[in-house]
Amino acid sequence: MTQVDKASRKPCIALMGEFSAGKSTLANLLIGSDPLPVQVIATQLPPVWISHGDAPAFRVDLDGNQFAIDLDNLAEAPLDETAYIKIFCDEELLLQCDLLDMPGISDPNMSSEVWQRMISKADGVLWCSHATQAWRQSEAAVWASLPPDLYQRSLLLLTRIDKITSERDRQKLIRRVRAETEGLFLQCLPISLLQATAEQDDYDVWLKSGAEDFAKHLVDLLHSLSEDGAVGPEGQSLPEAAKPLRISGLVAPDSAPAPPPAPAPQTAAPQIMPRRVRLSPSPQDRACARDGAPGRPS
Ligand SMILES: Nc1nc2c(ncn2[C@@H]2O[C@H](COP(=O)(O)OP(=O)(O)O)[C@@H](O)[C@H]2O)c(=O)[nH]1
Ligand SMILES: [Mg+2]
Repeated sequence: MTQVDKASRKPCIALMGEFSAGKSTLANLLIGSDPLPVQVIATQLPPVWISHGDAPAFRVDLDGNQFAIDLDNLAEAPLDETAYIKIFCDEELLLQCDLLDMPGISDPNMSSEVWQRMISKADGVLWCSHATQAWRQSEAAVWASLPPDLYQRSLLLLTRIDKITSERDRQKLIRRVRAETEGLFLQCLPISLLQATAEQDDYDVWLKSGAEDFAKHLVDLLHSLSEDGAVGPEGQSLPEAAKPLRISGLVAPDSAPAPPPAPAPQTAAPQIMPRRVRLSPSPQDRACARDGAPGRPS
């Protein structure tokens, strides 16, 4: 798997980790809208495969049969009879890749088969690990059981980093997890999904949330997957299909960092600061409108 034989479709990025690690929050952040319920405690969802488009949602049973499903009531899908739910969103990121929001890896109420049977669809993984209890044995064991060719196609995200308030503790944690996962991921990155989602107006908070750094690495990952043979819409290679790659939900706030306080001579032309920090330079507009106000899931 995860080789060029998947060239007929966009790369599929699976979101994995323990229950409540932030997978659905991350999916919503990436897409830039909220198709996925977060913190569904009483009722668990099977894997949710998110693709670009506006077709109605359906579920696929273990024999490959499709059944219409109400997007507002995804939890009605019977877990033991559903391989996955397929939903469609008309959002920019999904022009570059599909997302696969997986159930928690060690949920006592759900057999691991539910996500194991979907792992072969993944070209790369964004693994979410609670910063406050990062990289538990259960996570390490599951990751070790997955195909090693995923390792260099995957990012480890230390989510809820906002819960660790001391900078010293953060650095200590990051050092420990990076040491324990060396060679197992492309990068290990701290991120506050909550702040990245809610603080869309403050560049400093955005930067501190880890969203900018993550966005850069994700763009790199999508580029490298496309070089490995996955293709974009209508058979174009991904870089051709969408230049530059942009992450719909991961858009830095308008407020650029303040210019250095250098006193300009009176005759100098006024300095023009970029209004917006881009993930990659582009003359195009970035009207990837977030459909809604900040402060989405909490
Ligand atoms: N403080 C904080 N809360 C988060 C963060 N990421 C997710 N959450 C919260 O954690 C809860 C579970 O998130 P969810 O995305 O449903 O987790 P999932 O089970 O992995 O899909 C929700 O209440 C989120 O708002 C984060 O980075 N910081
Ligand atoms: Mg979830």
